[in-house]
Amino acid sequence: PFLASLLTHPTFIDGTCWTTFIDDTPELFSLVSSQNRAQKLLAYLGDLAVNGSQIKGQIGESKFKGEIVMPEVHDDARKPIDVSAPCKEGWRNVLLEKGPEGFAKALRANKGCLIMDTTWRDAHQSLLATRVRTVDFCNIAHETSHALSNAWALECWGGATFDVAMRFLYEDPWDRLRKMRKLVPNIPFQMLLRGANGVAYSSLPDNAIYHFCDQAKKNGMDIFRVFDALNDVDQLEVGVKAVLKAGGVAEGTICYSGDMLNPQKKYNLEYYMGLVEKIVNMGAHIVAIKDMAGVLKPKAATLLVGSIRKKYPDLPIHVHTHDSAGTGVASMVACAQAGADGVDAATDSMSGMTSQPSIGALISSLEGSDHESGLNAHNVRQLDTYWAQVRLLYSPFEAGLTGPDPEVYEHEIPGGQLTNLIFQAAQQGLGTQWAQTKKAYEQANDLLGDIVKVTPTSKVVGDLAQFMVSNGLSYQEVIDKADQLDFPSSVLEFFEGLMGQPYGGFPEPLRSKALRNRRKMDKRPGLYLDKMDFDAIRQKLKEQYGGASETDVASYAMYPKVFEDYMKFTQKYGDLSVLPTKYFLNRPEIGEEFTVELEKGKMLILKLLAIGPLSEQTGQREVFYEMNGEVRQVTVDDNH
Ligand code: 3PY
Ligand code: ZN
Repeated sequence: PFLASLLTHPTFIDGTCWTTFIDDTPELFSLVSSQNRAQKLLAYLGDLAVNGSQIKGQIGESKFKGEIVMPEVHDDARKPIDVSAPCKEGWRNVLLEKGPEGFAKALRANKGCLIMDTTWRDAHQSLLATRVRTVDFCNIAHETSHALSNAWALECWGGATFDVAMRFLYEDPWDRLRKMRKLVPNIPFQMLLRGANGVAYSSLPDNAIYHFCDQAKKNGMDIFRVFDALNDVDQLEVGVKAVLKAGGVAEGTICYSGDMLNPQKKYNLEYYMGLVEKIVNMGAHIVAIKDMAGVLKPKAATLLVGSIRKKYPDLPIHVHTHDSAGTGVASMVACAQAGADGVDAATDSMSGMTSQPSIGALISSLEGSDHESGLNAHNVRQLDTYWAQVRLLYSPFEAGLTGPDPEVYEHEIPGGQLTNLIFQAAQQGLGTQWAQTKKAYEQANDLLGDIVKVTPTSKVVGDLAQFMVSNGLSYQEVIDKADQLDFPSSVLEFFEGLMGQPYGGFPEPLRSKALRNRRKMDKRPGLYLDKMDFDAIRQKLKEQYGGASETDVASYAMYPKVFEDYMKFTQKYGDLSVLPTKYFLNRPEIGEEFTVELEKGKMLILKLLAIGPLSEQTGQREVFYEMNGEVRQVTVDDNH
């Protein structure tokens, strides 16, 4: 069709000069590019038909394959609101008008306790292996902008979402951020930044963190929750300073670990208050308490939040928890009563257990008190009818948790990691080893010196635990044989000091025995690392891909190999973010017709017609699709 259009195009028939032809007739070239895109999409769909989804780690197909029914959002008289445009009211206006300091003051002056909705980040990270795709946020974005217009923020980016977007979903995380921002202009966006690790798993040079925060702010991020996995304030400070420089709202974070009320435990109130003081001195606008494992019991919450509130009457306090033990709502209510300005919750059908507590339960629990959330419970439930369907769509990534796990008070596995470990055990058929792994996790933590456990240090403990289980090693054997054991690389990186310095120091002689001749850093890694050469990265990407945006540069700086694999994938299959999740994860039935909007106004109507027999010689199959009425054929390697 391109050649036909070309040959019959009046300019071409005219014989006008070829070089101006390209500039003067962009419609033909956009036709080429959309045909090229359609061909790439067919390559993916062909592969899907033969080999199943490309999305790694998927077990089976979705439990829900119907059409998603969209909810209505209502006004006070329960009349439907027009959601063709986003809502204009919300806390982001305060931020845009008054800047970060004014925003922090306004949060403090607010009478109730606001709620941050974590559905777009932590909830799916903790329940569905972070696999929810951009399209599924965008589809509910306008409704969300109305129903949650009075929320503290939407947590929607950072943490594992950055890495997973490229690695497993073949999406550009920056593109996600920009799309969401356009659709939700009124609610502040919040992200999770792992201090000097950025959104990676170990420290990067300082200038990479500055560059990343600057890009995140420019592309729509507002509030940055900055933590360090060891509560190493030097590491934390790199992130906080980078956010301040970028003009973002800096939420300096203490990671809560152990049991503050138990005098036998390592981390006590004095320890946490010391951290808060340092965070305040860094210039953070807000302090956050991050209870990543869900071990902050209501009484400890009352004491910790109450103590911070008393010492710092003007400092906004924001609390994050996971509902692993089933105490999330009780703890968040205790925080609100003790003076927290905001707490975290997730949409009901994506809440509970390793996720955040239920937003509906929390709104109701605060109702009628001095700590009301200001959210409309009815509309928040309306949004949940959407998420209930989406959760089923992503059922191939469920870990199969069926109830709370109060054993978390002993093993202290963070919510996201708990589901991950169960999911991995299920994938490898190691279900029976799960109980052993949990015990080994506890022992591994003791071996490492009872460290704060959250990404990336939680991975160190998890890797050591799995290493102990698979090699049948006891606690004592790890100590005795440390100078001969081939420890997982994450454990060695931790011992080297690449994740910062643990409170109370590294365990000796284990560290020295495990490291042997490897280096030991006794200060923050950024002081040892060479600056990242951004000009060289720009040049490399330009040569390799013919151009690179500044956000591509930031992606490469954070994850060079993951970014390059993502680019290779998109060169082969194009931009798959246009494909509805149902057809990204599941092969269509023969004869099933579906539509893909390739770009605005360019619809493809597709139908899988047949999958041909396996060719013995090539190991390939022909797959036949009907595309806008024409039969198209793709040749696919059969990987079975
Ligand atoms: C992350 O770092 O991704 C986390 O969610 C830590 O809780
Ligand atoms: Zn969390």
